[in-house]
Amino acid sequence: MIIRNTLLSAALLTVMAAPAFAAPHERNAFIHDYDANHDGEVTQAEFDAGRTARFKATDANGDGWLSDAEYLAEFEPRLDARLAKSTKSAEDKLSDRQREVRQTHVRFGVLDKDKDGKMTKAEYDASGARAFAQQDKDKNGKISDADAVVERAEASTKPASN
Ligand SMILES: [Ca+2]
Ligand SMILES: [Ca+2]
Ligand SMILES: [Ca+2]
Repeated sequence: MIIRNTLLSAALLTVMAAPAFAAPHERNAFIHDYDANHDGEVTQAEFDAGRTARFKATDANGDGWLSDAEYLAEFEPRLDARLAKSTKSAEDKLSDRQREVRQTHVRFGVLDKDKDGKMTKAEYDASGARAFAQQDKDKNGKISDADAVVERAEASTKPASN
């Protein structure tokens, strides 16, 4: 049990630390996923519509909430597509996959605020709102390349963290 808790804490730390390291890639993925009219910006309305559609698609059995299994099933094809493009060795890919699957379970546990094993739309939206706010560096209510410019300016005034 102690070992398991240590592993979970380590995985949790990785999840919490991830956005700071993965930001540029994450913004591109964000724009790719939610920019419905392809003008290079994600507005709040596009984001809300995209999240609602993704929640519905993830809720495979249509009971109005996401189980851990549904949440993982939505993520796995994207993970496998990404790994398929990677030039890493099969062994590294396998360990990456295991780590990301583990992190997805941990993330589910974190987002399931009341710990009832069900991720409601409200819990899902809370996480989406945090992600949007985190990406919207210039606070204009849209995600675009302008946010990347602000982020690079911020990064250059700070000592390198990695
Ligand atoms: Ca469900
Ligand atoms: Ca819940
Ligand atoms: Ca912005």
